[in-house]
Parts: sequence; structure tokens; C-alpha cells
Amino acid sequence: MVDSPQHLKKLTLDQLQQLAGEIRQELITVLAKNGGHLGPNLGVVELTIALHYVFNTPRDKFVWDVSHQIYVHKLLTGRKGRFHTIRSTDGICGFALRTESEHDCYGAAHAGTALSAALGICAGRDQRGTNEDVVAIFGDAALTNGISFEALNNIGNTTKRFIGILNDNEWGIAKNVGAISNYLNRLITHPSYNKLAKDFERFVRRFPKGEIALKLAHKAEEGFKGALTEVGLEPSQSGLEVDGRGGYGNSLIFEEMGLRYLGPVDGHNLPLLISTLQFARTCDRPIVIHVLTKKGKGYEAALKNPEKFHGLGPYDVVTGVALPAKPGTPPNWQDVFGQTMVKLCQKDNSVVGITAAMPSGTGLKILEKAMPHRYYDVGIAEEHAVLFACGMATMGFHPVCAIYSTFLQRAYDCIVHDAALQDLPVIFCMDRAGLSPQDGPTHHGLFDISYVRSVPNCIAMAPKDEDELVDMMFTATHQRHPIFIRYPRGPAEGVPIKDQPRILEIGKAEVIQNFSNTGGRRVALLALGNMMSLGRKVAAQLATEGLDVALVNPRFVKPLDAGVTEFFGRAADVLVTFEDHVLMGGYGSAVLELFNEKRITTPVVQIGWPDQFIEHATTVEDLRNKYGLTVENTVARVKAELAAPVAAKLVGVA
Ligand SMILES: Cc1ncc(C[n+]2csc(CCOP(=O)(O)OP(=O)(O)O)c2C)c(N)n1
Repeated sequence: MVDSPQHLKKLTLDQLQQLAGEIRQELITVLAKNGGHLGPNLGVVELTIALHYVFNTPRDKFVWDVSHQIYVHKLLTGRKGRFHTIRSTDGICGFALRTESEHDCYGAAHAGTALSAALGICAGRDQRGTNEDVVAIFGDAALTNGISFEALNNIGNTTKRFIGILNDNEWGIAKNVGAISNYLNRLITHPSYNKLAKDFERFVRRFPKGEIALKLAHKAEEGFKGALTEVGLEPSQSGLEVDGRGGYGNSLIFEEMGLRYLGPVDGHNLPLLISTLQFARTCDRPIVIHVLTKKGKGYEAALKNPEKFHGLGPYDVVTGVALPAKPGTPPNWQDVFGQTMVKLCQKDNSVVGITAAMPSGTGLKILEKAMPHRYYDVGIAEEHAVLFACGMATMGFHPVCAIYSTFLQRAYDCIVHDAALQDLPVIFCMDRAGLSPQDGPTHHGLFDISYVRSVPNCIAMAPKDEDELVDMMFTATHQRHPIFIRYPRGPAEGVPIKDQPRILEIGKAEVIQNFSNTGGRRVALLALGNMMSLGRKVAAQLATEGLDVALVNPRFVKPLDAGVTEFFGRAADVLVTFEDHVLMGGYGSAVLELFNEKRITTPVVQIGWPDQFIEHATTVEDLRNKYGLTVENTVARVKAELAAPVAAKLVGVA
């Protein structure tokens, strides 16, 4: 299989079509083992081949929105040999990464960034006076995102040369929602579309020896007769003004924003794509090409279930069925969240659920099915989701925003300026708080404690298990302040869930095990949320070594349980804080701030993530081992503290 753009450019049409087949096979086979974004990538095989056929990266720039659909680009830009390592420890990343290849000019994984970033690259080019092409490839769901529109608003008056490819497959992860999606649909199904498409066909047929036709004909012995032979677009002769507005179709929205619109174009018709891109390349006005693709193209199982195959774990290649979880695996946190939402909504009319285009990932789909009128999908629009929730809160509701920790970062100002400043009872259920190992730094939720803890009026908590998650959600619906509950991805702890949840006292920790006063040196372990299981293992290990160990479930990061924390701070010889979060500004920092205020000098060992972006890996364990979030490292550090001279400790010298 080809793995460089130079090689690809030498192929005939037949060979390019064959390449498309080989790429699909490779995607299906490798992802069956590694998991990943199969559907989106199967959908852009021809588009990516056409892009590399027409443009020249790294000189020309491709900016992929989200960049989850970048696998084909990776296969074609020198990463074929390592493709089997995608999303695994020390392997290639599942998203665009500047440090991975010169062909990845801009990194991403959060949606809606491509148009703005590409425009910035255009501005840089124009300032430099160079002439590379810049292509932003964005999905239809990216148009539910505000930033995309901020960019569209700005393109026409910033540059003359900008190429946008709207990759329209009618799906985000779930079915795309909202007015823009309806609009694109109308555009595709508009009665004039077929007519115009035919016009377009007729038009290209008028130029049997178009640029692309000539190029390919020279290279292929056979030439390429049939469909492709006559496809070619000569810009000088293009006469694209058939609708009087400079575009095919009736897509006024782009035209009104100062971009030329071309399309819709069949995104699986390689020759047509090539000629269209060649035309776009010569445009002296920003242009958007509307390309229609099928998510999952070429794999029956993925075509049948676009949502599941948007991104998934390992599966059986023949059946497309996901590999079963090990027997006895506890339910996912997300499922417990979704089921609890249904129960809460059934009992409390003030509760509603809000997702920003992530119904299945967050578990809110369960609410959608059970009580659709209490469920809102607002599109990939986290800022809007939070503001929408704030508005509902002013009307007496308890809106629950189910947003991944990493995506909530985008709505930070809405948290501060709207929810917190007005002290509104919005509940934030921050899924994926902790690692999203195979996705990597763009998806790890490691900053939320820091960014929430510094904001007045906020309450922040983390459950040690799924039963406590239910208690926390129930508690939150009885509060009058912004509340943040963080929990990780994947299976919960496997504890039974009480029939009737209980209201937790705000700011109260749970002492799981107190000192036993056996005379051993005392170690207090304060393990936040899902770190309780590590805390328990450390406790067991230290006990075998004759130490007197206390174990605390802090529950609240804000307000911190000052009484319990101070007590253990004074009683212990060493105190350990555990958090699935960066150490900078996190839970351990909160404890240290309290100790400073109370003049407590007990040494504190902080277990958490360092001040750096954590890469992707196959499993959480791989990363915990690498960064020392382990029993061995914790025990070693506790012992080192216990062995340190007391005088040194008193003056804070390591
Ligand atoms: C800010 C943000 N919110 C949510 C997501 C999760 N997410 C990843 S891909 C995706 C859908 C993208 O749809 P589209 O852009 O149409 O591309 P397609 O997968 O259909 O090719 C979503 C919601 C994200 N990446 N970024």
C-alpha cells in the first residue's frame, strides 16, 4: 500500500480506487484490535486520497476538525508501518499531532477549532507573502459549534484564499441535531439540487481534457476511459456562475458570509472530488465545498450503526460485534449516571438532563429513551449548554449538564460569569474525569478540580463508588449552588446501589478507617473519588509493614472538610493525598493550603499527575505505572518521609 503523497500522485484512477479498498481493509482490521474512530475514517477515504492527490502537504496545510477522521491521512503520510500501534502505548496518536509528523500542521481533538485555526494559518501565509493552500476539513456537526461560526464570520474579510471542506454525513457521534443540520438536509434534498448536480455534470463533461484528465491520462497506460475520462474543471473556463451567485446549489448561508459555495459533491466519487478540489485550488475567493459522505462506508456493520461505530473498542471483524467485557465487570459510571437521571426525573419535576452532542458517551441516552421531554441535546456547544442550563435554573429547575471534564473546559467563562456569579443551581456531571487513555492529552480530564476550586460559590465532589455517585446526584438536586461531580470513564467499583439515595452533608468527609493506636507510626491516607481503591491497597500494604494507617474518603474538594483534614494532619506522621488529577491546584493543593493556614507541618505526599500533558496509552495502568500512581511508589515515598530527619521536616527541607 502507498504511504507517501508523492507515491499516491503517480497512481492511475484504477489504482487510486484500489488503494481506497486497501485502506478500508487496513482500517477495519487494525481497529478491530485497537479500537478507534472507524466510521468517520471509512467515510473520508476517497476525500483524503483526493486531497493528497491534489495538494502537497506538508507545504500545503490540512487542518482537520476534531481530527478523529485523520487515520487515512496518517496512512498516506509515512505512518503506514506504525499504523497497527495507533492509540496504544508508545504508538501513534489517534488525533493530529504536530510532534508526530510534519504533515500534521495543527493538533486537535476538541470540535470546532479547524476553521479558526486554518484562517489563522491563511493570515500567517498572507503576511509572509507565500502561497501554500490551506484546507480546513470540518464535519456537519462542527457547524453546531459556535467557534465555527465565529470563524465563518471572519473569513471573507481576512483572506482571499481559503478552502473549507464540509464533510457532511448527517451524523455527529449521534444523529446531528438542530437548525443547521435541517438546513443542510434541505440543501441536499432540495428539488433543484439534482437538477443542478446534473448541470454540474453536464458542465464538466464539456471539458473532456480537463487538467486532472490530462494528468492522469499521461500516467496511466490505459488512460481512464469511462466515467472519469471526461471529468475535469478548467478554472479559466469554469463559468461556475450558473446560479448567478457563484455556486451550485442554493446554499446561501456560506455565500452570505462571503464564501463561495460548491456542492453538494458525492464524497465517494474520486474523480469528481479530484476535479472539484483542483478547481478550488485556483479560486481567488474563499470557498466551501460541500461533500456528502457515508459514515462507515464499505463496512456493513458500521453503515448499519453509525453511532456505535463512530468510536468503539475492539470488535469482531466478521460480525462487527464488540468484544464482550470480562464476566463480572461492574456497570460503567456512565450507565449508573443515566439510570439515576431517570429515577431523579421521575421523582422531581425540576430535574432535566442536558448533553452537548454526547448522549451515548455520557449515558444520558438512557434518559432520552425513558423521558424524552426531560432531555436536551444542544449540539457540540458546551458554552451554550451551560448558559442554557443557567437560564433554566433561573426558572426554578435543576438542570444537569452531563459534559466530559475535558470538554467543559471550553465553557469556563460560562461557569464563572453565569453559573457561579449568579449562584445558580446548575449540576455539572463531569464524566471522563481522570484518564481517557487511548485518546490521550486532549481527552484526559485532569484539570477540573483546579478550574472549579478557584471559583466562589461552587461545590465540588467526587464519589468513591457508584452508590456514592447516586447519593451525590441526589444531594445536588437539593442544593441551591453550582455543583460539580467528577467521575471517571469505564467500569465503576461494583458495589450495590441502595434503593433510596441519601442526602450527604455538604463539606463532610467520610472516615473509612481511623488510627488504631497500636503504637506504630501513623500514616493518614486521603483518597479522593476513584483513587479510593489505590488508597485501600496502600493502606493494606502499609499495615503489613507495622504502620498505623487511617483511610479517609474526602468526598468534597470544595468545601474541604477542614475539621477532618486538620485532625488527621495533626495526628499523622505522614499524610498522603491521592487524586486522579494534576497536582497543580488540585485536591492535595487544597489540603496544603489548609495546613499552611493552620500551621500544620506534617509532611504531605501528593499522589496525582505531574505538571505536564500526559500522553495516550493502551491502558490507565500503563500510565499510572509510568507516573508513579502506584502502591509501590506511594509506599516508598511514605517510607522516605518517615525516615527523613525530624528537624529537616520542621523547616520544610526535603
Ligand atoms: C468540544 C467537543 N465536544 C464534544 C466532542 C466529542 N465529539 C467528538 S467527534 C464528535 C462529532 C463530530 O461530528 P462531525 O464533526 O460531523 O464529524 P463526523 O464524525 O461525523 O465525521 C463529537 C461530538 C469533541 N470532540 N469536542
